[in-house]
Amino acid sequence: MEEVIRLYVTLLVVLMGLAGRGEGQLAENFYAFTCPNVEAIVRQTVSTKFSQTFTTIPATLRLFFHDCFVEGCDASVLIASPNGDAEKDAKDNLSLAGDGFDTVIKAKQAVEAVCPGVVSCADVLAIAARDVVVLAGGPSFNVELGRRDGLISQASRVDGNLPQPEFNIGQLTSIFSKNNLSLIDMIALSGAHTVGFSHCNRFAKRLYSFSPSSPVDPSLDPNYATQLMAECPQNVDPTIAVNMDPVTPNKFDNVYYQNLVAGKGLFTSDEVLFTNPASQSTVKDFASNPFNFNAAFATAMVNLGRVGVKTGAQGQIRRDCTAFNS
Ligand code: HEM
Ligand SMILES: *[C@@H]1O[C@H](CO)[C@@H](O)[C@H](O)[C@H]1NC(C)=O
Ligand SMILES: CC(=O)N[C@H]1CO[C@H](CO)[C@@H](O)[C@@H]1O
Repeated sequence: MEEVIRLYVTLLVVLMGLAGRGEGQLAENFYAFTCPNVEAIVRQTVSTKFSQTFTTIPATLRLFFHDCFVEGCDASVLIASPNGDAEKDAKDNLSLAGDGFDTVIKAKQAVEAVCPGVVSCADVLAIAARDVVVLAGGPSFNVELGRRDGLISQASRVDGNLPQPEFNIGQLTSIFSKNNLSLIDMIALSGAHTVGFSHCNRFAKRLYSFSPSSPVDPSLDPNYATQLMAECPQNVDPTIAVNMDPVTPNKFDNVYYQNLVAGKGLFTSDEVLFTNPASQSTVKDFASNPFNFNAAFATAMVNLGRVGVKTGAQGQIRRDCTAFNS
C-alpha cells in the first residue's frame, strides 16, 4: 500500500513538472520528450567547429553573455537586419567574432534536421556556451532549457546594457545586479576572460593616457605594461588584438585570477576585482583554489542563463536563428 502511494506521489510530481514546463519554468529536461538528443547534436557541431578554429570558444562564450545582457537570453543578438540596426550591429559588437554566430547557426540547423520547430536558438546558444567551456578545460554543468526566442533586436537597446572595460566596481556591481547576478557571480563570470582576445583600443588608455600625473595605470604590473605597449603601440592598426590571459590564453582555468593578483588584469574592470576590498578575498580564493572557481563559474553561468528569459507562450521558436519567423 505504502509503495502504491509513493508511486502515485512520484507520478504526480512528474506530471506537475511537465505541466509546469509550459508556464514559464526552465528545466534541464525540457526537451526530454520532444528532442532528447538536442545536447548531443549541439555538442557535435561545436566540437567540429572547435577543431577548425579555437576562436569558437571565446566567441561563443562572449556571444552568450552579450545576448543575455540585452533583452535577456533570447537569441536577439543573432538577428541579422538588412538595415544594419539590429542588436549585433551596435558599436559594442564589432568584436563579437563571427565564429560564435556561425557555431550557433550551424548547431541550430543540425537540431532542426532532427527536431524541426522545437528547440529555440536561445537554448542552442546556452548549450553551446557550456560546451565551449568544457572543450577549453573548464567545468561542466547542466544547462536549464525552455527559453523562447525574442521578437526584438535593436542596436539602440545595447547602449548602457553592457559593462565597459573602464568600469569601476560600483558600475560593474550595478549592471550585474540589474541582471539578478551577485558579486560572486560577477567575479566568477569575469573569469571568462581566461580565454580570448581584446583589441588594443579597449585598454590603450591604461598604457598611454591614464592620468596627467601617471600616463601608465599604476595598478598595472610594470613588466606587463611594457609587454602590452610592445603589442599595442600608439595608433596601432585597430584590428590588432592581444590575449586577455597572457599566461594560459587557450585554457579555461583560474590563472585569470592569479593574473589579477599579479597586476596583470587587462581591463580596469578586471583589475578592480582585486584592488577593491569587497571583491579581493574572492579573487584570492579563486586564484588559489581552482575547484572553488569552477563551482562558482558553473553556478554563475546557470544564473546568467536565467536573465530575462521568455518562456511558455512568449516569443517564438525561430526556425532560422538570424531571422524572425515570417
Ligand atoms: C565584467 C564586465 C565585462 C567587461 C567590461 C567585458 C569587456 C570585454 C571587452 C572590452 C572585450 C574585448 C573585446 C574586443 O575588443 O575584442 C571582452 C572580450 C571577451 N569577453 Fe568580456 N567583459 C565582461 C564580462 C564578460 C563575461 C561575463 C563574459 C562571459 C561569461 C565575457 C566573455 C568574454 C570573452 C570570452 C571575450 C573574448 C572574445 C573573443 O576573443 O572573441 N566577458 N570583454
Ligand atoms: C530578476 O528576478 C526577478 C524575481 O525573480 C524577476 O522578476 C526579474 O524579471 C529578474 N530580472 C531579470 C533581468 O532577469
Ligand atoms: C559581427 C558583426 O555583426 N559586426 C557588426 C557590428 O556593427 C557594425 C556597425 O556598427 C557592423 O559594421 C559590423 O558588421
